[in-house]
Amino acid sequence: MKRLIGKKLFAGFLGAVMIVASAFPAVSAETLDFSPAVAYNAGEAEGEVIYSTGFENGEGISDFSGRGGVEVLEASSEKVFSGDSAMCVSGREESWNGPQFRIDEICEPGEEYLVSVAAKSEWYSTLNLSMEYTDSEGVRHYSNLKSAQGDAWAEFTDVKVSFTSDQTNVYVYVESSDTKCKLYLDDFSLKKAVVMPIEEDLASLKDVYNGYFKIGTAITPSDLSSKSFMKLVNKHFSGSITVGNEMKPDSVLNQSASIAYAEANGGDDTNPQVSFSAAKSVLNYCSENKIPVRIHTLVWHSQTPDWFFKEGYSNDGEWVSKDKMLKRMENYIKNYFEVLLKEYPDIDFYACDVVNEAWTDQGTPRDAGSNNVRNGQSAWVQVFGDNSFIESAFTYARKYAPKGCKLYYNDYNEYMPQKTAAIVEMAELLKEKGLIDGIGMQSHLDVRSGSDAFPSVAAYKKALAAFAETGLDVQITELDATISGSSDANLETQAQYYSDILDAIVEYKDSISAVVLWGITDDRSWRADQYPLLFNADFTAKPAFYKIIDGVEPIETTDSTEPSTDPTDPVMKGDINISGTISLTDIVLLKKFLVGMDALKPTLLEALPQTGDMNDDGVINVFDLILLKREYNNWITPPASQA
Ligand code: 9MR
Repeated sequence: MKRLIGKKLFAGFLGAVMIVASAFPAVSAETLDFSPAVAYNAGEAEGEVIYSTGFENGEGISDFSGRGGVEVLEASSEKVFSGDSAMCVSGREESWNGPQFRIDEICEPGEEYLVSVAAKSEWYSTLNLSMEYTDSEGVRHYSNLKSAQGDAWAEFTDVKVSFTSDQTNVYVYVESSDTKCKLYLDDFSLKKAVVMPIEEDLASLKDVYNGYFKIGTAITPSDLSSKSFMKLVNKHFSGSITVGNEMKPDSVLNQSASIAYAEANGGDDTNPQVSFSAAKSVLNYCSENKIPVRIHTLVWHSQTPDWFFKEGYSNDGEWVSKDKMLKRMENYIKNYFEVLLKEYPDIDFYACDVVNEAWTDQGTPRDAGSNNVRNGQSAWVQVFGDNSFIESAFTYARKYAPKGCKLYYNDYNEYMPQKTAAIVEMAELLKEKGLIDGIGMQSHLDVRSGSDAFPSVAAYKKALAAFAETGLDVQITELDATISGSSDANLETQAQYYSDILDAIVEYKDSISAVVLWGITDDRSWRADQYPLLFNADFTAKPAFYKIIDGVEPIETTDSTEPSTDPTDPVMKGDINISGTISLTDIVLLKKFLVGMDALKPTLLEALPQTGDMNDDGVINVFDLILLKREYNNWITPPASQA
């Protein structure tokens, strides 16, 4: 029998035993101490096994529970992966019924773990290894980690799991698409992932392109737990962060709070309520590390729940009228920015994808209907009858977004000629009305063999030229480029393609303010099996990385925290660090100055009579601080007259 650990491991201290005991009330510490097949560890050292069982003689079964409360979990020799017995789960009544194992009481938040298990059901059913957690607002979230189909034992090996400190009741579990069939589990283990080194001596991508455009990436909460991954974020991509999924409508819109609001307000179902609890850990990271954030995305046909468009916010209600949807849209966008700025006042939300993917590749609006019923349909088109919702979305975004937040239309296949034309036409109309600041080119590219890449570099450049021509800003918002296998030849072709695309982007650098990669390491990409990114799963750089940093001419930049040396340049009152905006940093700096701390560089000190004397009375004191705070509030919230 394959056995991960034949005896129980305790890494030393009583605390660990108590944690284990409280996580598994059905098993006393004493029982555990003499269990021959269940292995626990305090999880101190990286790579060490924290828990393992082969279910021999039923050991470990009481550490699992049934998700539906109806399942029977017992030892069985009927079907085994190794040894003499496995855990058999019978009595399932729903597809989601199955065995679950709680991890947050034996694992640490912010760390990465690897779960392995062998699982089996029937040939006609799909097995899912999944994870559940409850967020800080009590909402339960589920995500599939790995799936397998077929009659053979599915071996889920070293599947990454992690959770953040605001997540509780974290379980890994196995479920099966068939409602009734039995499930078998064998050789379950949980170990701490080894922290791999990153290549510290590489040039930093964001530094190489400093002065050209910001370099950023998209991350999700689970990325935060990989120390190596986050080192790469910090070194190469900290010019801009997009939250990969958790700021999309389906994560932000809160159905129960929206219904509760309607019930408490005489049935007013035009004020959808929002919450950023799913994005919290990533936003806290951006706040602590002062990384500018791209908001992705307000209005989209995908990852948006149907209830948002339905009478009474009910999942299967009638579609609401256009008038009602306009009210919902305005309040949703208003609430989105209000709550976000209140909770994260010191994050620089510098860009926002107001509308995402509204045009088809043929340059027409999408079909009316629910994307959750048929992929590609738009509930916005269903309710509005056409794409007129785009202008409304930009109107409200302009009204409620903070001043420094630029507004973008974002799309994929943006180089398909009819789509390019439709986007340009729309952008010009919105620009005339002062509603839009830029166009986001997602740029999910496909290298193929190089000569038949989609798009060709020439086609990509044509789209870049058309968008730059509008005079609007352009951002590359989700760059990745797939290959069909990781042979050396493919990696070289990919490197050349990436380099050619970056050359095209550099050619239009005056119109481009940010280049954001849609991830960092291939294994965590949404197209992981096609190796589309710049780093390997082991955090080493791929040929494409080396190729795009090669030969980039450095651009002289001035430090934005330094005052301008040009005496004719006016400085703004309240802008203590002369960065061009008024932010919390200015308040902190002025406060420090007033309490006598040595917080200002000589150049900033010299400018203080212009930047800090808010009431022009010739002295800088607490009254100036009060006025600066007021100015800051005006800066982030438009005055009521504009709202
Ligand atoms: O990266 C996202 C992936 O985790 C989600 O499963 C997917 C679902 O729609 O969305 C991905 O992000 C998309 C982005 O929001 C819009 N452009 C296409 C991206 C890749 O699908």
